[in-house]
Amino acid sequence: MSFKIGQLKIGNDIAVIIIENNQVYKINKGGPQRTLDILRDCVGPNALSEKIRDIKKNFGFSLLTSEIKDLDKLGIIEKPLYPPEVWAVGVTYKRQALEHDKDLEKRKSDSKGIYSYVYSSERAEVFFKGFNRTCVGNLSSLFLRSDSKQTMPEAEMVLVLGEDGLPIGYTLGNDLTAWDIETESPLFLNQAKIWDGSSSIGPFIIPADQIVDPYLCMLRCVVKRDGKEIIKSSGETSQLKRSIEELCYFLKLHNKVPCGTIFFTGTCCVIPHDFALEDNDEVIVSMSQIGELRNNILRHKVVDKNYNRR
Ligand code: DO4
Ligand code: MG
Repeated sequence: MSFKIGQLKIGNDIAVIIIENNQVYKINKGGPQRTLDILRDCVGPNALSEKIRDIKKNFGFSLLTSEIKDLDKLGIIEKPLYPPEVWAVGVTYKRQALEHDKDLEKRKSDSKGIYSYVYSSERAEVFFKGFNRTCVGNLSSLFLRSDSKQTMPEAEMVLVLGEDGLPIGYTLGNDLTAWDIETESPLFLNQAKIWDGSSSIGPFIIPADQIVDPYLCMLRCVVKRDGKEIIKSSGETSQLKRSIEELCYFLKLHNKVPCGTIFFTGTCCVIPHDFALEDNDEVIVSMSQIGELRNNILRHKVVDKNYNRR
């Protein structure tokens, strides 16, 4: 049995869905109602597949549709998981390190080369990317900051971590980055990476044992403006500099992240560094094993600089 899992909002209820080939099932009454409940206590690459098989045996599944393309007619496709925490690593692909340094050199000569430094250092660059609150799902809007003129998409393979902080599943993600804020000063990284609507995950989670080789995956990133493709980029996880275990080691070092934590692994899809997302663009991140993560882009409203002392 090869399948993916996700969440569907039907009316006011959330249902866990299981996608097998083209068919979509929901878990019968009495079974878990959130993917996070299923992930709890899972350890190891087979754990999620085994848990789903147990749930099928204990509660049974009912067919929702035999055409996955009709799924959005039955409800709203939610995030495949409401993540307690979202973390990320960066500069895990040489192309991205070189492209970032080239652009930084153009913008500011005094901090040149920091990305190549991180790429070859022993310590991985781990950064916080927010919570459930700041992360959206498939077909929801991602937001640009009102104080950024250049925000770029980052298409990434994303790990879903089990109880021991190692992957039990994979999904796709878009690590939106306010590149102008990041390059102004690396100390602004939090503001360049975290705000409401700064990341997306989905559309589904695939159990870890169903990805034959996570270092042999092809990711694609397309940006459409007025319906036309204006950016098309792709990259392979074979170019990932570090092992997944190494990335998880640096995340977990004196930092016990909860089960269900989402972990972005860095982008392998380089985007021209003079590109900026605009309102109403659409970004599509895809990988054949998982599907397509589609998000339209909106911009947060300007907030008055009303910070006089009270
Ligand atoms: O410091 C920059 C983070 C880089 C990043 O997010 C990536 O390489 O994907
Ligand atoms: Mg990234």
